[in-house]
Parts: sequence; structure tokens; C-alpha cells
Amino acid sequence: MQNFKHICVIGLGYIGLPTAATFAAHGVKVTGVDVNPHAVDMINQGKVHIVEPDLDALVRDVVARQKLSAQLTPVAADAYIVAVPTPFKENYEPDLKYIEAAAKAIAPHLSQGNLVILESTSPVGATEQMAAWLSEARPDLTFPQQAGEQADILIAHCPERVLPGKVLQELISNDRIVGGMTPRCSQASIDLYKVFVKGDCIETNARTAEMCKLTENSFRDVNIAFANELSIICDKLDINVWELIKLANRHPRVNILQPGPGVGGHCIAVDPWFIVSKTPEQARLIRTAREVNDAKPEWVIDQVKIKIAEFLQANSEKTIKDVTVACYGLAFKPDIDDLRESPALEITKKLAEQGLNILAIEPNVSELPKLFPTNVKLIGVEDKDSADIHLILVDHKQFKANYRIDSKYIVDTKGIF
Ligand code: SAJ
Repeated sequence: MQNFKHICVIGLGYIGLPTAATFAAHGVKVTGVDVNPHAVDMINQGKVHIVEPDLDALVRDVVARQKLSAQLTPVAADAYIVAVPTPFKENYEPDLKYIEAAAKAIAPHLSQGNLVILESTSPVGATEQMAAWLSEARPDLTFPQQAGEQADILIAHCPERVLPGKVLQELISNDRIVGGMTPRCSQASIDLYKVFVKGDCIETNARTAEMCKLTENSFRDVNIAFANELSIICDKLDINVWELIKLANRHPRVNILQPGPGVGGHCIAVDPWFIVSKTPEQARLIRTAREVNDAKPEWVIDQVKIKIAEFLQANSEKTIKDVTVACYGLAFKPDIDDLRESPALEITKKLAEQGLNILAIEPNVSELPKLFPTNVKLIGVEDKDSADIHLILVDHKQFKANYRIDSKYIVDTKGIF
């Protein structure tokens, strides 16, 4: 069993920082690395630059105990964990430039026996590509692609699978897929994760581990697309989609997810494209699901336009300039403050750009994003009565129990009212 005394985590974002802090809390010395000097400074002061429940207290504690420190460049360590973003380019092809930069930054520090784990969500083949970049930079060392089990450096893909908002619990309790380039690489990775993972660490190869992560998020995307398509069909057929799904889910082998204004976040709306871009001919359903979910915000905007037309017909003294729309929720999912990649935010912004007066109700933030149109005003949960049209975009807890909207002009994308 390999003993890891010092690890280096590259990328201190939503995954890297909680991972670094959790290792540190379990007694491993951790050097965190990020290219963002602001993040590095904050962490070294024991503060966090991202929002995740309980992360602030954990980071404060491990930094104070000198178990975690941050810097701009890697150091020599026993193991490296790469947790950098993998965005896609204009044509939906994955962009591996951050993995490449991480590999090139790590390479000079590598020595025999080191383990390098790629945690970033990656297209199939990315781990082998990372190994190739490392090997190119260090011809004096051997890597699994050349030397198999005898390699100097061990390499694996162990995708993160934690849910934003529950990261610290899920890091420990979730099962972990461990895809080594060889069985020895997998075993070393299991030894490392077993420092804190209480779930099972399940061994496979790197390509299967890469595809497994993409499959999990694509499964959810396809299921949500099915629900979103049902919601549009039900609207045409005058059927309540929420009741319909509840009834269908009473079948022991049916489990349909919930429709909404679209799919947001940084994972489910992105990862399926990694499959589509590798196998465009074969990934027909996965691509269509993406298209269905991406088209949902426009459908919601059309629903709002229909409601506005009904409202103006019933209030002939008013013109479109007098209409005020209240948008309930801006975050990408309930009960979080994360507004990035949010369909609710996109819809609100597009409605504002059409010149409507918008009242945004988002109990989880205290100010609107900078560069947001000026005709959007952030108001409190109870200040919505002056609105003519009510657009429900996120099922935050504040909008559920005992919350009432006295109006017949409601567009409810979450089935609360
Ligand atoms: N959504 C629906 N209907 C639903 C469920 C979700 O419209 O029934 C929407 C949400 O409102 C949101 C989007 O989907 O806009 C994504 O939300 P989510 O809660 O499904 O997932 P994420 O993006 O927060 O986290 C996912 C998780 N993956 C799975 O559950 C398979 C998480 O475990 C992953 O670690 C994470 O992606 C990731 O980093 O890949």
C-alpha cells in the first residue's frame, strides 16, 4: 500500500479546493496550485473564493494548521491531482488547453513513483493525451503507455461526481470510479482516495472511467430532455405535465425527471457534447437531448409573450411599455446562489432586452450581476404584487410553502402554482 505524505492539487475551483481541503483535513500535506493570484491569496488567508456549504470553515482550519497552502506553480510531491476546467470550443469540441498547461507545469517536478490523477471531466482519450504530454516533457522517465506496469510514473482518471451544494459530504460518501492506465495505477489511486473516501473505489481502465462520467451526466440530460419535451407536448394537449409525470412515476420501472426552463450548470449541459464530438454519427439521441434542452428557454420566452398578449387584451388601456414581468429565481437550480450557466438568468436577460420592465426575485443573492440590463430590478420575495406577469423559473424553497401569487397571468416552468 502506497503512502502519500504530500500531494499537489492543480486547480483550486469547485472540485480542486474541496478535494485539497479534505485531504488536508485527513492529515496529508497539500499544496494547492492555481493560476488565479486572487484565489491563491484568499486561500492562504484561510478564506474561500467560491460558495459551497461548510467549505469556508474547513479551509480556515486546514490553512491555520498549515496542512494546506496555495501557490501559483506546482512543487515536488508524491501525487498530483489535476482538477482544472475542460470547457468546449465554439464547435462543441472539448478544449484540453488547461489540462495541457497543468501537465506542462507538473512535468519538471515529477520523479519515479509519482502518481498523476486527472479528475477533470474529460473526453475519452484525454488521460492518454495527458500522459503523452508528460512523457514528451520528461523523456528521462517512463510512463504507462510505454512501460506498462513497470512505468516510473503512474497515471489514472478518477472523475469527480459530487453535487454542487453537497460537495463535502459527497466527496466522502460517493463511490469513486478509478480508471488507471494499468492495474498498478488504479491500485495506487485507490490507496490515495481511501485516505477519506468511505464509498467504494471501483477499479476500471482510464477510457471507461472517462466515458462513465460523461454517461452519468448524459443520462440525466436525456431524461430531463424527455421531461422537457413532455411539458411542451402536454401544453399542446392541455394536460398537466406535473400530474402526468407523478402518475407515470408510480410505475415501478419508470422514473422521469422534472421539466424546467432548460438545463444549466457547468456539467450536464456540457459533458454530453464530449460524447457527441467524438462520435457524431452514433450519438444521435444524446445530441437531440442537448438540442431539446437548449431550446427550452426560447419556448418559455414564447409562453411569456402569449401571456403578455392575453394581459394586454384584457387591459386595453395598457401598452407593452406598461407591462411588468416578475421573474422568480435566477440561479441554475433551487436553493443555491450560483447564477452561472443558468437558463433562468438567460431568460430574464432576454426578456429585459426586449424592453420589458423586469422585477427579479432571487432570495439567494444580494445584487444582480454587473452588466445586467438596467431595466431589471432586484426585489424581495414579498414585493412582487406590482407585477402583471409572473414567471416562475426556479423552485427555490421560498416560493413553495404558503407562498401565494394572486394572478391569472402566471407562467410556471417548475409546476409550483
Ligand atoms: N434539472 C431539471 N430537472 C431535473 C433535475 C435537474 O431541469 O429533474 C436541471 C437543474 O435545474 C439544473 C440542471 O438540470 O439546471 C443540472 O442540475 P443537476 O442537479 O441535475 O446537476 P449538477 O449540474 O448540479 O451536477 C451534476 C451531477 N450529476 C449527476 O447527478 C449525474 C453531479 O453529481 C456531478 O458531479 C456534476 O453534474 C458534475 O460536476 O459533473
